[in-house]
Amino acid sequence: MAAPGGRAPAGTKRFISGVVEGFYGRPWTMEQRTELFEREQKWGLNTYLYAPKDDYKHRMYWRDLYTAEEAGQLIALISAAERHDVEFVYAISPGLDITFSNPKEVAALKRKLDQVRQFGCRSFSLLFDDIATEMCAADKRAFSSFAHAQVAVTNAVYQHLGEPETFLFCPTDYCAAFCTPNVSQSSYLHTVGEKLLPGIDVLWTGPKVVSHKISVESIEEVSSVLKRAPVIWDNIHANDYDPQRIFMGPFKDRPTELIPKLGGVLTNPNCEFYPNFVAIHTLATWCKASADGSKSNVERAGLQKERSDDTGGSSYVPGLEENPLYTAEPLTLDDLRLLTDLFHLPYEHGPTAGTMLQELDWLKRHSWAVAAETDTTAEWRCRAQQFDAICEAVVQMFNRLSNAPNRSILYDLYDYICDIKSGVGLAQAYVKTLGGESGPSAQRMNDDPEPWGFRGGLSGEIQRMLPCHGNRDLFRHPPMTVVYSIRQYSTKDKLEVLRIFREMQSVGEGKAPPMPQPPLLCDCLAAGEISPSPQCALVLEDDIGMCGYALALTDAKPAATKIQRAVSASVFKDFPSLVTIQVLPRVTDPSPAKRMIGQLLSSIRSSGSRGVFCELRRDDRRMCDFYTKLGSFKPAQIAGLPQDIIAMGTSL
Ligand code: GDL
Repeated sequence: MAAPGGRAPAGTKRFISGVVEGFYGRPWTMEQRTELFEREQKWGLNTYLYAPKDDYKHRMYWRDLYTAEEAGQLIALISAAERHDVEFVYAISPGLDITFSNPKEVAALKRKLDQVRQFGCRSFSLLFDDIATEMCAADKRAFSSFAHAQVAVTNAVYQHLGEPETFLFCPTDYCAAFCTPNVSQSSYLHTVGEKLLPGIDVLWTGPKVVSHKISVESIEEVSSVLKRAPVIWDNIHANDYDPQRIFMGPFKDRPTELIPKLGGVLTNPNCEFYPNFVAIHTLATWCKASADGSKSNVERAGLQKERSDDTGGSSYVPGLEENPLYTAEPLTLDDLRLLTDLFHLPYEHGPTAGTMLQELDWLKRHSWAVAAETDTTAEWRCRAQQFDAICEAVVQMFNRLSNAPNRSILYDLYDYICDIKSGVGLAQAYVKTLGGESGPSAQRMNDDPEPWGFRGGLSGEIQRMLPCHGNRDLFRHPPMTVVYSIRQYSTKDKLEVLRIFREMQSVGEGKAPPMPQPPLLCDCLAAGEISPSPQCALVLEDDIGMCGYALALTDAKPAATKIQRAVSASVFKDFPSLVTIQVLPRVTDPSPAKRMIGQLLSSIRSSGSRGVFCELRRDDRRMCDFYTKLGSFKPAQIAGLPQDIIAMGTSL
């Protein structure tokens, strides 16, 4: 692979570097694209991939030829790219409705690309991302798989166009997460690797659609399947999936050791054109890393565009006792730092944003200290003051940015900064309320707020109603990376189960029971005094070791007799079986426990049982909650249970 940025020696391809306009939503304007070419040239990037998802003729109406007016615009754009030494790659996405086996469809594709070739374009791309994978009946008859269909059409188009130097193919499985069962065993990718003509490059977004990190090993793996070095389509700065996010942190977590292993990197950045300065500039710096080892200077984003001297002839000068003219305070470098901190990267907030979350969390959890007058009280006040200062800095940044003469950048950022300003304003008011202040800003937290006093919208309300709301607050709870496994219990596990049982008995109780209590059937099972029924006991493991168990007795009656539990015989007709389940607090993900109980209940059902119950101490809220959250258990009326014991059950 040739060095990034430089011209390739004959016979080798140059490293593709630049931008893919490949997001959903409003496409950039021709003027913005032309400005992009200027910047790419200045920063040493060499490619622009035209792929705006919601441009009619790129995807939905891919068969339609361009009108004379559209042609004029594209011709101007292609020649602007050429002037700036940027390779213009025209992409088309026919995958929504193409019938691969119909020659007329292939002809339509060729006709469209021929038209674009007449506009002066020499590089092309076929994209098959984000489409249904089920083929129509005609295609199923003609091709042995979806991959075969795509590859046949792509090869035909590539040859029709005279095998262009740059021709990119985006597979439907364009990241590891989409591959079944995985990258190395994906028959789709293997077909692409074997059948796609070698001159065609393949686009790849990394382990995920929005990849946190891209490792050298992962690229080596996919390259060996694809039989070529992929070109990265990087979604690290893409924000089309969330209207509240925009990313102004650096191109990051892709080691520069990747460069010689890749065909290139194209970033698919924020939908808003102007705030992409950091995304594109830092990619350019990254691409240069191996070429000259230098770091280029960070330039100013142009927010402080010179203010025009032209006051439109109205050079009003206020009189002595009149209002002075409004003068905008200029933005500071700290403002810009704060801005990129607040809107950083999909997997990482900037340092100040992280501090804000941490401090708000601490102030909330320690608000008891305000009234207690302890050592923590002084600390609380001090930290509340610092929190307030950060909030104030956000508000001031907002004010200065609103006055910035470069209105294009401001308008692109406006909704985001407005949103963060009011979010931060609410937090500021909340902390003041916690601190006992009741100033005007604290009044915003009352029971009858104005519409601007809370985050609204139907989507927000729906999200708050769902149980998973907040699960993806990535930054206080890092993304789950733990792998759990569930296996059958064996007698060798008895001691470990006992250890978990004891550990969990000590969690949350803290206080010794006032009197000796009657034993729970469940406890006898977990403590090993009674053995679980064969095939009805599971343990949960993570990379540290055993972290949970689920044990059952298909017939609980003998155990009840053994501990002299007087339960009426009719109960055992409805609920003949008994379960106990427990997981350690380090298992913060609720799904392993749910999976375990699901498996266990189905084993009990296959033993012929009609119902299952578990016993709990009446005051053990934690366990009541736990069983309730598992989903299947409801309080069950079981006559004859001791006073402090309740039961929950489920029919099978
Ligand atoms: C995608 C889409 C892309 C979109 C991005 C982020 C690819 C190949 N396709 O899956 O158009 O902008 O996610 O939402 O990345």
